[in-house]
Amino acid sequence: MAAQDFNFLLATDSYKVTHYKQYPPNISKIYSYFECRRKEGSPFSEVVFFGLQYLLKKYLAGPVITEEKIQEAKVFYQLHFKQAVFYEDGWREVLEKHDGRLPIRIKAVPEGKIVPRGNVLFTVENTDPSFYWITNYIETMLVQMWYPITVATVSRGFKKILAKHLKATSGSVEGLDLKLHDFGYRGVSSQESAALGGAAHLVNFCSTDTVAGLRMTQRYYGCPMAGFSIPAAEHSTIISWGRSREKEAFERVLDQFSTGPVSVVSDSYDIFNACKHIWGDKLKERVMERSQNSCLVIRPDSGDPAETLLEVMKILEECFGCSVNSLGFKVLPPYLRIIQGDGIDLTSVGEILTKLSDEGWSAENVFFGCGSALLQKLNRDTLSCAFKCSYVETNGRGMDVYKQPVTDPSKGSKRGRLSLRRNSDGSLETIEGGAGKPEEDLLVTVFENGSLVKEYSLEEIRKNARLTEEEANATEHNHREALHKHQEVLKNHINGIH
Ligand code: AOY
Repeated sequence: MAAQDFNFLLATDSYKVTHYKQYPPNISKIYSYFECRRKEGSPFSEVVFFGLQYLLKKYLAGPVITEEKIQEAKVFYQLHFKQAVFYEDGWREVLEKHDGRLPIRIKAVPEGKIVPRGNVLFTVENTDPSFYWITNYIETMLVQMWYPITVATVSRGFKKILAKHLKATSGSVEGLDLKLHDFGYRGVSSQESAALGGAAHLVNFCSTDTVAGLRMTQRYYGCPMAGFSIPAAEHSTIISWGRSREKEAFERVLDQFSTGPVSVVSDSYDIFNACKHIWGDKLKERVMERSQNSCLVIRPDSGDPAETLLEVMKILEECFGCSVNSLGFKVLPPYLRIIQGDGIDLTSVGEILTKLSDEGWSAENVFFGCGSALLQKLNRDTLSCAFKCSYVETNGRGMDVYKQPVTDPSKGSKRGRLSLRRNSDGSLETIEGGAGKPEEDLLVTVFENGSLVKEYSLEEIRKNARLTEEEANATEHNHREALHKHQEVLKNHINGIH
């Protein structure tokens, strides 16, 4: 139910307050929809639908209109517009006729579903003809769905790349859902963004430091603990020992967290020196006594990610040795792993993993951390999110409506009532003009007249968003490419052993 101190009437763009006066006379229905418009050349051809349940529960469900809120909005908009444009009588009718609950229906694609760009994701319409003017009043709030949808989509993009490299260099995708750790809490603009973005990442992964996202999945998606972390150092816990005592700082972390994995940021002064002379020499025995379940995760945090990682791997191989997996790629001893959390985005992660496999290293060796490329370096245009009216009823007659700007064909909108259909070839298609068969419609009524009428658990959402067999398996091409490039390295390695 909507928060007590939140005034729904004040959560819209100013101009929307004036729109009830502008629609044609005798209009009785406004029907609008949300989509991520198709865009040539975008790295994202499909999107992960996520986050509506939070918005509905937090801001739209229950009696969102009260006499006090009407009074507050009336005073506010009088001062803001310097005239009485706020629809006081209309909103009071919502209060009297519907107990302050919104006479609105929202139908949406199930959360976690993967939908190609250019398809309807949800529709909004008034359920009482007197309240046609409410449908687009809530656009402002609903279009903020762009954020969780975009984060979930970017996060799943990472997952596809990681799956491909993991499969190609280890033969399986084991451990995939821990491969990308969310480092983004500090890099987002607000607690609410951290909660929504953090939760959206958890649709695809189980690895996070963004506690706000975990709180959201508990409260709004029925998941007791959606993600995990491990004890880890930060620069303050290392440099507080002074420059001459980095070894003591490292040793302290090993002592304090003797069981379970632990991560130690090791670039405070010289990552290569730290790997070669501290981890690989002075603390070598201490590292080697750890097990697979208590591994040391070394974290470089500066320099060119690929170059630094390759050099770190080379040093660690010299100090600790490594084994070769069933596909012939090198794997550090089970007590030793790396996490790279600096300079990671959708472009760099693939480049880094390609360079590693070119040098014979399995993706098993590394975890990644990602902050702003995951939660902040994106906007409503990343997936071209838009909300448009497509159908109206006036004088009891329905009419399909649309925009089609001569100056930009890509900004055209869909027409009529919409449904989403799965075709026999498996593809998804939006049927316009009310022509879709209701029994085939994948859109589900999630909100009606102030009530949430369908809930999804994070568990279901994760199932919906799982990678397909195709996405989870490296193609033959990828496989061969990685193996081929690696043959030289493998030969050298074997020659080195003999
Ligand atoms: N966390 C794995 C656990 C988390 C972090 C959070 C910004 C972790 C670091 C690590 O190993 O090193 C926010 C930067 C790092």
